[in-house]
Amino acid sequence: MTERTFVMVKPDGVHRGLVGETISRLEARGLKLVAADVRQLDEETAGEHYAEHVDKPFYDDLVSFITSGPVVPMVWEGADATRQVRAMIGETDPLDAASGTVRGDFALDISRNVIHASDHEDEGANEREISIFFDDDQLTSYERLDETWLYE
Ligand code: 3AN
Repeated sequence: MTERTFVMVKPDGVHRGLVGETISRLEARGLKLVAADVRQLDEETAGEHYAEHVDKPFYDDLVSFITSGPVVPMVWEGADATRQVRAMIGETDPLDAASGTVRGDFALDISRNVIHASDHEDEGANEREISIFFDDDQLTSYERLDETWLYE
């Protein structure tokens, strides 16, 4: 099913110059970039994004880290985009992330794991997260030239 998913390069990924690599991987896979931005998050947006973790011991560090530098929030579209991207970013803890995934290739520490992507096991997380970061009119609609070669 064609769907949109939310992806964000975190401050460590931006500072380490991994934005291009991340976008490249998703583009080459065939996913379509429909929104992207560079911004510094305020505490309110960070709190909304990480609301499910509010009671966790690492919550304060999480918010302070994600607001500490620029992030690159994006929306990607494609068949089963949420699952496809989760498979490409790897497990939350880089120690468990397979080589070939973004976290398995570029991260060592669970709190500096380069990238966020909506979790397909959390129903509706993709739409919910997209709406925190983008308005509907910021989501672009177009066809990739290679779409007939990507889908049967
Ligand atoms: P994911 O980003 O893979 O969906 P979540 O939603 O469980 O993982 O966690 C959100 C973020 O919180 C992670 N990307 C990571 O930066 C941080 N985090 C998760 N678990 C821990 C932990 N045990 N210790 C420190 N940070 C954590």
